[in-house]
Amino acid sequence: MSDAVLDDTSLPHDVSTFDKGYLGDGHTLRSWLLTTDHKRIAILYALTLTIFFFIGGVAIALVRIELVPPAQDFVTADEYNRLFTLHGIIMVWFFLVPSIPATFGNFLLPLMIGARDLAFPRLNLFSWYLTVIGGAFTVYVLLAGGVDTGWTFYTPYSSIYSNSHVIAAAIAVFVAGFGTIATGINFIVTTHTMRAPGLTWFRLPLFVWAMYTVSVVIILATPVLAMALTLMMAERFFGVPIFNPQGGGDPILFQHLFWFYSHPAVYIMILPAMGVVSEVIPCFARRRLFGYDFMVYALVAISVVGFFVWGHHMFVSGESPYANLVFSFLSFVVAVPSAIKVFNWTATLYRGQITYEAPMLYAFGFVGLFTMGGLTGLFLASIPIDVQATDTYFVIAHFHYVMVGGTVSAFFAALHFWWSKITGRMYPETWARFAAVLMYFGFNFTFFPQFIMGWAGMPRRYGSYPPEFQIYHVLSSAGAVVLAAAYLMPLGYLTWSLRWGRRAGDNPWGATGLEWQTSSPPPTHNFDKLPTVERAPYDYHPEGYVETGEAARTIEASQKGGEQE
Ligand code: CU1
Repeated sequence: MSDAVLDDTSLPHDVSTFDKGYLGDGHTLRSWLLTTDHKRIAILYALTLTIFFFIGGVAIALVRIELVPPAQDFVTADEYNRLFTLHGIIMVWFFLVPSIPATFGNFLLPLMIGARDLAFPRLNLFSWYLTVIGGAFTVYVLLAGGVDTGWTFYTPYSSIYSNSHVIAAAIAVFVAGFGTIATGINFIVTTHTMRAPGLTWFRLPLFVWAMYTVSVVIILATPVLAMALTLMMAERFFGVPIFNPQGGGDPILFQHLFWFYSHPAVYIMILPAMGVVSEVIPCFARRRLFGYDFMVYALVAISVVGFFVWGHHMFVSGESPYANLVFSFLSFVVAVPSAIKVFNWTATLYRGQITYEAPMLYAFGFVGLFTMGGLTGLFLASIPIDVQATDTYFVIAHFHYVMVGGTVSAFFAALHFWWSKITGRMYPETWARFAAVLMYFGFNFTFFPQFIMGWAGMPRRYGSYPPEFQIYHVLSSAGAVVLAAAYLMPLGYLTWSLRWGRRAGDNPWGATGLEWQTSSPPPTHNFDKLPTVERAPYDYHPEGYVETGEAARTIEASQKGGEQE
């Protein structure tokens, strides 16, 4: 039997002395590398992804240095292509896609549903190894001289003409993709089969819903990416004419396959972020999440409609005007559930007792930046504007607002919100608030000028440019320095807090989720006594609130039940 389904009888009598937490003493490197504990695997993922985040960051730092003067003089054009490609591949597949699910999802999903582990703990460890093997291929590509196709691997350049390390890079993405699929399967089975008694689907925290919907998107979309890359490699390696028009192939076919994955991939990156923000905002506003049911339906709607908009990446690829119209219309439609979410987060704040701790500041940053990203997405969904803005910095700014302003802000919100649960220590609040504000300003400083220069016609992927764009590039590069400082700060103070941070109680925020009902850090088996759930999620109330009616009776009954045991 798998070690996930430990029941209470398999635990020693005095569990409190038996286990000082999953971080406990006497654990060797070997025990970490062979662990099946979802919490430790989450930590392994976090360390791995942090390394890749900084490699991807160094690559783009070199790009931003090159772009300070208009002339191309810091790296060669060829090196420039390899740098932005490396940045894209690493940030998309080795940071953003796994970021929140593989770390916080892994750590929190079992805790939030009152389970002892994921359904398949060994598969979970295997997923991490796949990510590491994929990462190793990426590092090989980096050391061997890089790849220059852009993160999109467009054919026939990738399959015929490029003389860089396309195959190794594609294998890296391919292998890491299977790690993600395995995680998705694990999350789906866990959510279906291992919820605590009383934890019905509509009592699940939004973060669990986000993990569930994102898993469905992952297992439906990622195989299509694997297929597209396999076909591309078949043409490159064996000369099978699939995409090369000279052999009778169709280069646009690759774009269809690629974006059939890569548009939903945007939601693979943003749905988990939405889940995080839905946990943080009610907690720091002391208010029940506004419109819970609509928040759930919106997640489901985004995941479904997200599969039917991929053609908006191909308005200028020679797609038929009718197809363009349909894709344009559906792209407007998919914005509706996102707008519902933004509205409901805002409505949750109404008459709340808002406090501005770091997780809340990051969540606010998310809502503001994601809204900017979403609204400029509507610009790009409209065909005449997209024709003007295709392959310009406008597009770059748009998707960085969604993925960096959105997903990365939410990643930091999660990091601060659950830091005490993961480590048992509190981070230093003043530093964290400063970093959150700095990140917000650094981000806008970096990317807002890119909207302006993109609209004025600055194309993406060029190392040299006409001098009239220099002011925007200098602003953007200066902003990137601020942003980099804001990313490095948490690395410093969080590491500091591991040793010197104040010890946090089990529930420093007074939050309602099940993960706060166990110790910080949680014991290996998560809960000394498996919880049961009797109430709706986000049961937050402002100070001085007195419970009446049925809810009060339920609490009374559950407290009596607790005393008897
Ligand atoms: Cu898209």
